[in-house]
Amino acid sequence: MTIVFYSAPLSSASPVASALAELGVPHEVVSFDLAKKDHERPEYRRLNPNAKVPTLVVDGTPMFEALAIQIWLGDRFGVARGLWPAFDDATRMQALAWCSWAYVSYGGILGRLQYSSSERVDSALHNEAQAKLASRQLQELLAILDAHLEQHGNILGGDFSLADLCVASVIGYSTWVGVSIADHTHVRRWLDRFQARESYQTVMHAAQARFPAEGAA
Ligand SMILES: N[C@@H](CCC(=O)N[C@@H](CS)C(=O)NCC(=O)O)C(=O)O
Repeated sequence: MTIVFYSAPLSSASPVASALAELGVPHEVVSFDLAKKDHERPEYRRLNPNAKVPTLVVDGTPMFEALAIQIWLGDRFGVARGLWPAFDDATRMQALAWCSWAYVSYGGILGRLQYSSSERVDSALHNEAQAKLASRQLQELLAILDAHLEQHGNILGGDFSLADLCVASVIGYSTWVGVSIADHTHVRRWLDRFQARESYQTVMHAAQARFPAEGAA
């Protein structure tokens, strides 16, 4: 099997890079500097019409969206390595639920927070009331995650899994853009454990070596 991973440092591709490292799956990396706009070229758009990273090309077949790629990697390689539940394992339902929760529910509100208050967004589009509402809603979701981790330790209970990687990547990114997890002790400890893993450290060190001025996502 030939796998080509189109990536960029400190981006939506980072969780996929961590998952590939965690799984030890051999692959080739094409790393874009997004500022140079190589990802907008027609040959890349043929693989990913959105002209965004990540894209994973498996034996010539392209796949986009970080969440979908992580689930596919879990199904294809994670089950055999004990890092993802098998198709007929009941915890797979929890894995899909929590990964979707992170990317769709939490990620959707995080996007609303960023569009209504981020320095990277035109201030004419800022909306203080919307930002406050989104911040409060994120804290409510973090409290739900905290209670789950207090009871189960990890997302699926038991040992670390790719579901932890998937959810922790989104929560970690949110802390990087300013969301506080100070009130959520179990989230904090669980995120610290994830960010201490070799897979995460390797990806972050590689990114910081390329863009030393940037922080960690
Ligand atoms: N929902 C997509 C988001 C992909 C995305 O927004 N990628 C950004 C990097 S974080 C990108 O490629 N931006 C390039 C651009 O918009 O020109 C996913 O999770 O794969």
